[in-house]
Amino acid sequence: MQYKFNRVCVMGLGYIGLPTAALLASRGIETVGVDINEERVATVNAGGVSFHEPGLDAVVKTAVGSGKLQARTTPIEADVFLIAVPTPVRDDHAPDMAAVHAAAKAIAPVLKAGDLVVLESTSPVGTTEIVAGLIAAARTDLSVAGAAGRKGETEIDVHIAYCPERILPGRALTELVENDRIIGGLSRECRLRARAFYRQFVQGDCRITTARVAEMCKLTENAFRDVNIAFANELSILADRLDVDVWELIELSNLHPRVNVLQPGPGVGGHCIAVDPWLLVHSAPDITPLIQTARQVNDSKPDFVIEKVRAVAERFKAPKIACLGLAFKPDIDDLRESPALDIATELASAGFGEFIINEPHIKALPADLAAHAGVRFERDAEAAIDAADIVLLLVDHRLYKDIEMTLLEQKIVIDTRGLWARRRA
Ligand code: SAJ
Repeated sequence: MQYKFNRVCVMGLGYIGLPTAALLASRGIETVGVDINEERVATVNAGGVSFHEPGLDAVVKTAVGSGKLQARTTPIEADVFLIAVPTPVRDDHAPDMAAVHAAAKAIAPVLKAGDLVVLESTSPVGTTEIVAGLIAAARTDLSVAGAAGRKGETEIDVHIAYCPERILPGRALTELVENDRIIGGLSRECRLRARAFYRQFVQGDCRITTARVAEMCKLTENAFRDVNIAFANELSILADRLDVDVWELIELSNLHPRVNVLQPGPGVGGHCIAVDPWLLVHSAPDITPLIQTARQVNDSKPDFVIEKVRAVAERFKAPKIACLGLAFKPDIDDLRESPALDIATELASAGFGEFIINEPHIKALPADLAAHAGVRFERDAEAAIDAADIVLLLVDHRLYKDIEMTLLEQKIVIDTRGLWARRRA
């Protein structure tokens, strides 16, 4: 069957929603981006972007200029509704699904027979069914897939699917097109419609399955990575105690054809890998000890780094410490959920020395960090190193690889990413 998708409403104009909306519009599809944040809506309508993602500003500018992309604070009638709103976890690690529920309720009044609703937000298993239930409760005049009782496929008015985003921040526009997609529908017709929609702009494989498999698939991918990084982080602590170079250890272990140990670091950051495993745990805390332990191992790694710095700093009367990098991973400007930022803030608040902080991707230090006595922002990484007794490398930004090694010769170096250790080897 030939499906037609003339207008798409993207709920949420964040790191996933905005690149997706801009891409759809650039393919000539009339796209309406919806966000509750009025400032963000105004920025997009002015052709701008409020966060850094390579290439995105140009695509948004062209899409808005062509009239194919507009932003609003409320949804309007469309043929497809994509929900790409945040699903954070609360302090007790329980998922906060308020934004997804609010988006489902917001689109309900404008839905019509034949529409497709796709949830893209990372969600606990079973959420797509909950979304269907919320829409069905709000629109008793429509039969909604997954909530329509005994109705046959042909009698369904609103089709519902789950299709997780899997893009890597920093590569959003490329990965949106090239990555394979997992498309889980609440019925066969939902799957087919959703696949036809994604095939308009995805070059990767579009694999169809049930909504529950698709939901769990997304969580599995990030939990897999978290557990494997936890292994690397635990090895790094063990190797430190046993006086073994962990970078050399991993490099040599990975020569085995069936071994691929990931890289240790100062902790796991970002809003996905450090968060998503909790969505699995929350569904069944009694049978997920490995996933929980991995989270604890990764969450405790910053403390290990802090203790290392303290131990070294004690050798100086008034230590000068250069902190290189604050982002949660290399070559991006995103400081949210960053272990590097946590470590720098904790050390600076202890107030036992001078902190010269370099982060090439930001223009000024976050206010919380800048407020501590003895903290200063240094735009030039080599100048920061030059002024310090101790050099703490927290992020493996590309430009730190090119630092002149002789600059480090008289310094105590704590390289949490193995950037220079690997280079020396
Ligand atoms: N990290 C390590 N050691 C490693 C790899 C990563 O310490 O060997 C750390 C990074 O430094 C960073 C954190 O893990 O602090 C996460 O970084 P990442 O680059 O591995 O992943 P994210 O969070 O940017 O994006 C992930 C991706 N998921 C997977 O690779 C399975 C991406 O494809 C997802 O779309 C994204 O989560 C998401 O939105 O869920």
